[in-house]
Amino acid sequence: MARAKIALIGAGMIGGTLAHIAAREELGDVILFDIAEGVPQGKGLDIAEATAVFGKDVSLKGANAYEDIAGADVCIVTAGVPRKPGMSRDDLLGINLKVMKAVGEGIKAHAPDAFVICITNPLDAMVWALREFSGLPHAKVIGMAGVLDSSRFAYFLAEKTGVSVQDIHAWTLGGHGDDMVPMVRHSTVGGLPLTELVAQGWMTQEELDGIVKRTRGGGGEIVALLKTGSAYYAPAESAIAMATSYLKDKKRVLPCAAWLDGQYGQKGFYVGVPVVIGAGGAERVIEFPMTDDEKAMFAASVASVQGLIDACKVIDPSLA
Ligand code: A3D
Repeated sequence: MARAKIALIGAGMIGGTLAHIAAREELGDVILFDIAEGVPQGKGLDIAEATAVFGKDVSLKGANAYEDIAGADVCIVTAGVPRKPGMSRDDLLGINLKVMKAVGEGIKAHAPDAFVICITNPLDAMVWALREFSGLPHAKVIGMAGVLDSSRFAYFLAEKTGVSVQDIHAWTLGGHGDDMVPMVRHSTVGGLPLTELVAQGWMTQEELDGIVKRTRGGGGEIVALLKTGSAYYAPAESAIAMATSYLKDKKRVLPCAAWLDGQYGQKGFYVGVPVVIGAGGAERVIEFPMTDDEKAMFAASVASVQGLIDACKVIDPSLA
């Protein structure tokens, strides 16, 4: 069977990291696409020259023309600009919306059968716009944010409890903004819900509230430290988990920005929810029962996402 073809649209910090992980995991042949000339070619060659060291048979090539993504099985989109200290993700909307138009049209023309994972911020609005511009089925276009936010949540919980990250299942739903919804009742450490951990004295309610707050601000914490851009190792790992579930039909349940068609009482846009990812793409949205408080937090997060989509429609009336 031919190797899978993975097109990375955007060969910056996340794109380069994605290429490295995809090669080391031998997930498939990699095309690094970017508007910057030389950068995707240089990163591709650099990683290709390492394949003999880590012993994986994949090819890596750089490209500046969309023709080179033809026939891609997976496209992972990071094209655009990241935030700098003092910026919110929403500040990126105007510039990255134009990038999504070019990328969506490129995918539509050259890789219409691909499973597309969007990472570009502001995520929930950009994945919506990318789907609109590409015209691909909703199940084949998805956004990466929840895997990252939940991984941050799990890491902070592991640090606090001293339990292996492998035995922690953390869930963060809603939009990828500071009003995201870490699901305290549904997240578990060794099978125990976080509410039960507090009752058993593993941590105080204040400590748990602090972890939730740090999770919500996790992206900003890295931006403030790096000063020149945003996180890239954990975002790349998160998208690779999603691509792997698709390519290997693993049917993992991962929190992703998925198209809602009535689930959670919402319709017609993308927001973070647990999704079964398999060969069919986003195969099924899993609905967590929510308390009134959780519903209110989810609704506030959804309202932020809808505000961004409305802003996209004003900037580009073809989306209205
Ligand atoms: P960066 O290292 O700047 O890479 C972006 C790349 O996109 C650069 O190499 C640009 O040349 C390229 N580019 C710009 N315009 C185009 C275009 N029209 N076509 C093709 N390529 C283009 O950024 P990064 O890799 O650190 O981040 C990429 C995006 O991911 C940003 O929007 C970040 O905000 C976002 N991000 C999202 C998350 C989520 O969890 C959703 C996390 C971290 C970063």
